[in-house]
Amino acid sequence: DMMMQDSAYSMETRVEDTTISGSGHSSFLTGVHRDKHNVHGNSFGDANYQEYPYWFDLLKYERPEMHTAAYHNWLPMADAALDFSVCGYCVDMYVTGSDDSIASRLATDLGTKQMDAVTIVIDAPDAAGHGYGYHPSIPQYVAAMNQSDAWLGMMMDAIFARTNYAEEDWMVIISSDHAGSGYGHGSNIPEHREVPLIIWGADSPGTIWPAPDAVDIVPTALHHMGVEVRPEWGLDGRAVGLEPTGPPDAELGVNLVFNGDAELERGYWPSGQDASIPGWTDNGTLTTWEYGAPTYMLMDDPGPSDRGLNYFGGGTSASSMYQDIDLSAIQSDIQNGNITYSLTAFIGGYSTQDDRMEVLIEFFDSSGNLLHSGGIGPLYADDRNNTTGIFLRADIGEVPQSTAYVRVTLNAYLSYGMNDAYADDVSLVLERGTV
Ligand SMILES: [Ca+2]
Ligand SMILES: [Ca+2]
Ligand SMILES: [Ca+2]
Ligand SMILES: [Zn+2]
Repeated sequence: DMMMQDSAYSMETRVEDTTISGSGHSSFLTGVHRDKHNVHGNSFGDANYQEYPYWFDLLKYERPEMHTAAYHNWLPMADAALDFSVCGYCVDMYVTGSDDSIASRLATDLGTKQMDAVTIVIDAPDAAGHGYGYHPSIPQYVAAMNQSDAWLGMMMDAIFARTNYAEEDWMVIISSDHAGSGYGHGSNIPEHREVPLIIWGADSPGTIWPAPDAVDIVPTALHHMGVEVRPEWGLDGRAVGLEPTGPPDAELGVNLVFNGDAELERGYWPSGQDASIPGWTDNGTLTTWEYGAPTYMLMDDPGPSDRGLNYFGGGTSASSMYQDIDLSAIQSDIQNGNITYSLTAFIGGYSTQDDRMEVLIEFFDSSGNLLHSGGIGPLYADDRNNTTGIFLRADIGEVPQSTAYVRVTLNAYLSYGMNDAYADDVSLVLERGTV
């Protein structure tokens, strides 16, 4: 609680869809998703840490004088990523042992050593979750959390007590590789996939919006160390906590859908890998795919001319996602009446398959009562003459005068194999005038 006051944070930080330690640690310590670091579980034989190294390697590339130290309880990932063959001299000190011993050792080292960049990985909450259950009603789980909090307090006290603390500028980033439910984790579900991220010492305290991703941790740390991220490193995240963030105020005449073009983060080559899509409540396999993969959508298939690099695809199963758009900034315009909405999107699918996309719109008052609903699609194979591609569809109507917020939902229905329900350029514009 002491730390939250001075932190940028999100309790809905998105982690890798595998929600397993090898993948998760790799993503938050290298700053790239699993198709790049190539760790899809807890085996490291094919890890691509050569190309996407432990973040110390990037730091040392720019600032070789920096002292780096890693304290790990869970060793498989660290052993592989800190090995000399891939990391060279990237780590000055690599300490292993129990949670208690590495936390104590770090507290001691913070009092006596040059310390520029430090990583510590604690296992207690995960072990308690597996043993007794991941839930705040489980005393052993709560005890493991409190113990971790005590270790953190001990390390923070050691930072505050440093001789040069007044001249130093510490940032402390706290997160997790995955969450859990029951006695485990490993599913692509929000209960496993959404974790806290707390950045103490960030430029701008407060909620981080849209929800950040585990791959944002490395760029955030590097930014704090004064290191500019090089494009050739291929990092997937961005530095967060630098400025106040929140949903933009609604306006008439502009597209109100956030990240409706699937371009905010990079897309994946179609596979089982699932993006957690920023700005949307994405609880399933709907994902961002990159144009150009054979047997999916190509750059020259029918679709928008300003299609960018990515589109939304259904993923591996039937799925949906939505976003709620707050209209309070234009409340008086809406109350005066004569406001028209225009919902548009390119939707479609693959060849003769009936995987199909639907975009729904629902208007609610401030008590959550549904006032009006509309939408476009779903678009069946017949509706697009069995052509692979996406096609512009629109729903235009009147905005009810007591509308407080509007929900836009993408429903991706699966018919065959991978879910080839596609969409791009989802847009909602409110304007003065009648239909
Ligand atoms: Ca796009
Ligand atoms: Ca998803
Ligand atoms: Ca399909
Ligand atoms: Zn675990």
